[in-house]
Amino acid sequence: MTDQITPLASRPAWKALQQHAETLRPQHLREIFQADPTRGERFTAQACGLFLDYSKNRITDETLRLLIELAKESGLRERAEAMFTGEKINTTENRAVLHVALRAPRSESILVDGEDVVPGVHQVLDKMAAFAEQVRSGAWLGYTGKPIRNVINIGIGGSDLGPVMAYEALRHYSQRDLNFRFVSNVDSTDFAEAVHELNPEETLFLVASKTFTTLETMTNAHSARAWTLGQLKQTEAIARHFVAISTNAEAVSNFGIDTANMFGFWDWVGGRYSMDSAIGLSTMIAIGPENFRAMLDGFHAMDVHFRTAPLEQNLPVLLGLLAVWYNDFFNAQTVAILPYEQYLKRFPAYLQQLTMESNGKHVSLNGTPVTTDTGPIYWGEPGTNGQHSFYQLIHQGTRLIPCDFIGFYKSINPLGRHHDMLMANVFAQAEALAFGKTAAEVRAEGVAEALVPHKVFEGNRPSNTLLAERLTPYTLGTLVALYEHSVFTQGAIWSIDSFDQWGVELGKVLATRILGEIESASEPPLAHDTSTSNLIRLYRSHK
Ligand code: G6Q
Repeated sequence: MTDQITPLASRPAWKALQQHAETLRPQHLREIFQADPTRGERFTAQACGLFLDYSKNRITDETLRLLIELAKESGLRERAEAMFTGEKINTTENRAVLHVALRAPRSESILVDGEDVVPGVHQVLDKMAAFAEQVRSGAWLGYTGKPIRNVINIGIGGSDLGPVMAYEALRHYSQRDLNFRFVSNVDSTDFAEAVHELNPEETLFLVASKTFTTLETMTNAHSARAWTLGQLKQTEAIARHFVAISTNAEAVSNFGIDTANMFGFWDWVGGRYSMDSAIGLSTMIAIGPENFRAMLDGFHAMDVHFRTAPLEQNLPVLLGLLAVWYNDFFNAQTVAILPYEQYLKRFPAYLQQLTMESNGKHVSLNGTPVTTDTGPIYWGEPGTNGQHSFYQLIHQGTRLIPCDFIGFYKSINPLGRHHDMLMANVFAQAEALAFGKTAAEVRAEGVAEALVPHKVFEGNRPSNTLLAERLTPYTLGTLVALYEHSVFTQGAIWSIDSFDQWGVELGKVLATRILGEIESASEPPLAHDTSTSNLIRLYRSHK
């Protein structure tokens, strides 16, 4: 598959898009809207309970046609089929990419190396459900016979960001007499604060690590072990207070966790694509197995949509193509994710890993340098807070920042006029960004001439608006899968491997070496550059 890549610049649609972008760049969204009175209704799509308005983008029917053409020329469909059917599309790690199997119904079968992986997925889900019910009901007792009141997930990266995001997003559905905390950073403050004022007798640690070798997670897990044994003394207590989520049974057992209390997953689940695997155990304990299954149903509905809906109406494909459009033809370097839903406060952070670890790549699948920019920077904050902070730059700064607004028709916590105000802000921001305010309009308000330039809003700043009924476990599943497949779409256009992450390796190796130098009893010979060596010496002299 990698041998057949046509370089982007040689794809006819790419060339056509380059020319087309020249004609479109000078056009303002005001004109584009004036020229097409039906645009606001036409440039919309819906699926799985999500409504997407993408009309406020700097595109025309022709842009869309060419972008879809590009998707076809890039083999998007074929590549998606290869993913869904278990081909090893993560070529640099020789792995299948099957997060879609994590939410496949029992009746489906997906083969990897001739073996159907779906029964195994459901076996683990059933085991998680049984365990989650025990913890939730108070039947799972700590070593001294007390029920569990605190659940602490120890993990980092993909073994943390998804669980934290999902817990925060679905907190409304969570069992409120259980406390959930998440420890990820090797900074001891993270652990110290997580266990602050907790009683080890009532605390359960979920050690979430695919490899069970990750420095941060293992360090925190050992500190958690020591904290627990500090009070409970007996090593047999570990079995009641620690469970593992991992693919590495041997390391789990070496740590002292009974492998009967281990929840497995597989090498075809990438860390940042794993929140719906056993890595989501904290989510399941929080919201219960039924809600967790509803979340999986949401994921699956979006998988089916992505796989089968025509490209023109395909939500993830549209979002992905628009990201490519601005990234490569408008030199936009970032995408802002702006959820107008407080429960989604960790969603931008979650998406940062999903998008940037996946598509921050400098070579294409066959190892040749990419010829265009790849993965944009994703960032954001929940509305309306961002409006009182960084929106200034989006409205009047010199950079083009495409925005994704996410809102809901109904609030989970209705209170007076709050929700109407919140949603009025979503629509107002998208409107202001697109259409702005001209100098003539500012003058007409009687503004002093000297201030006019300062009060002009150029507009022509693109955004998508995503709306759904209410944030539920199902909706969250659809939203996450939407972005997963948008990332996939972008990666397919750029012909990169969206599923490896070699870029995180170098720092890890250097840190191991430097740790030895920092901890060495005698002055170590330092063969780094002069800056690094000097910093290490300085730290050694102060620590
Ligand atoms: C995600 C990455 C990375 C990974 C963490 C944790 O796609 O692979 O963020 O999730 O490094 O790894 P472990 O789960 O193996 O501890």
